[in-house]
Amino acid sequence: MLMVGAEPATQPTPDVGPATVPTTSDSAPLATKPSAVSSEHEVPVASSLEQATGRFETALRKAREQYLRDLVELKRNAIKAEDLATANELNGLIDRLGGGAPPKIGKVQRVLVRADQDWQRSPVVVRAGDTLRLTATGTWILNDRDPDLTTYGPDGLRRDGTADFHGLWSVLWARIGYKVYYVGKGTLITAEQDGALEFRSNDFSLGDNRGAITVQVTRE
Ligand SMILES: [Ca+2]
Repeated sequence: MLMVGAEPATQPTPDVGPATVPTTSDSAPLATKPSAVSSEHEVPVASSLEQATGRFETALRKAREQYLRDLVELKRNAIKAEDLATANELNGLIDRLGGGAPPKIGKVQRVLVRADQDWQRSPVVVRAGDTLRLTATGTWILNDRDPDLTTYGPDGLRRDGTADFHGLWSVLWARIGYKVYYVGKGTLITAEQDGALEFRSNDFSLGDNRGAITVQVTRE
């Protein structure tokens, strides 16, 4: 008789269902059953330090990735709501998640510059000699009593290319330390000092301003 493939007789396994209260006191002592480990964790306890560490690192990496996705989404919402303070705070957290490594060449950051605020510190911090490419888009309003007349781009021009004296106030400036740079619609700057990159409009009457300009900052 051919015996290939014949299974050894398996023991009929008792059906250990989901923690039922035994109604009868059988001869089998329940407390010593090895299968009654933990019902919350499907994964059995690690059998080596290496395995435990590997699992821990994987869980940590996944949590960090999720946290980063959450932060990026929250930042997107803050930018949409023109909430620069929150957007910058989130930017800082996102940067810190990077492990405090020095900023990489080619790194791109977006900063929202409000029309109604004085110098606004961005999360971009540079060292003297660093080169940044700044590109500004959008329009802001320099007097919300007359938005039609005073909606301007960061270059001091209206969308149609015209301007009156309000154009003087709409120009976008950047600052690092004591040094101020004209930005307009975009420029390439090399930092003369260490410090945070700041922005503001050229307007001195800020209370009646509205809107924000978006600046994309790229490390060259
Ligand atoms: Ca104004």
